[in-house]
Amino acid sequence: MYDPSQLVSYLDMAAADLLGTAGSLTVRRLSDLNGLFEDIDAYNKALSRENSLVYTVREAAFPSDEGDLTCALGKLMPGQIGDEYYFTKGHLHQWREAAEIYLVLSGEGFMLLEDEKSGESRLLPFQRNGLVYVPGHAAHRTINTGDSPLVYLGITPARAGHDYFTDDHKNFLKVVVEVSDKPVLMDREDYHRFYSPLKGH
Ligand code: S6P
Ligand code: ZN
Repeated sequence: MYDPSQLVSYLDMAAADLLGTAGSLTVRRLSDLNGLFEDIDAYNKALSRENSLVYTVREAAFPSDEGDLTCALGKLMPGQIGDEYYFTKGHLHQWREAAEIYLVLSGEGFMLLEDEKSGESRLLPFQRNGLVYVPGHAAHRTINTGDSPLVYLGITPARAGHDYFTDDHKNFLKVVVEVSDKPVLMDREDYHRFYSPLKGH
């Protein structure tokens, strides 16, 4: 049987961190998101000013045998590159069938889903106290459209794993951009071809 200390963790909401059974910490800065934002000029300008923190992910260190669950606490900062809001890299699970449940603890934004087979997208509200279900085979990306950090807990099978996009499928097919002070979901192609040039990008 496990020691109780291996089975309990605490949320430090002030630091958006886990205490107790805390595992690895991933820190992603602007430079780690190279090639993902559509407005390359705005990205380069922002990066030349500061390699800003975009998000952190603290994994819990719970048991990780076959059948176990794991969870991670994400903290995604508010910000924009051009019209696009700050987002996470986004991934499929290595074990494609693995689903994920998210609990949103603070902030506001969206969860962008993209089915790996059909390419269909869904934009789900991601707001405090929201429970969001990410089905298997869906690439998922968290987007912060608010002005405070978006803090959330994601729970998956321990063996889900991460599969980040490779060169032949480099990014999501949709973007979430600010239009007239509001977030709008748009085809990446449409945004690239019709919208950004009009703004002189
Ligand atoms: C893990 C879960 C989240 C993400 C986090 C960062 O399955 O979905 O904890 O890891 O939102 O996103 P990403 O795409 O950089 O791993
Ligand atoms: Zn995931």
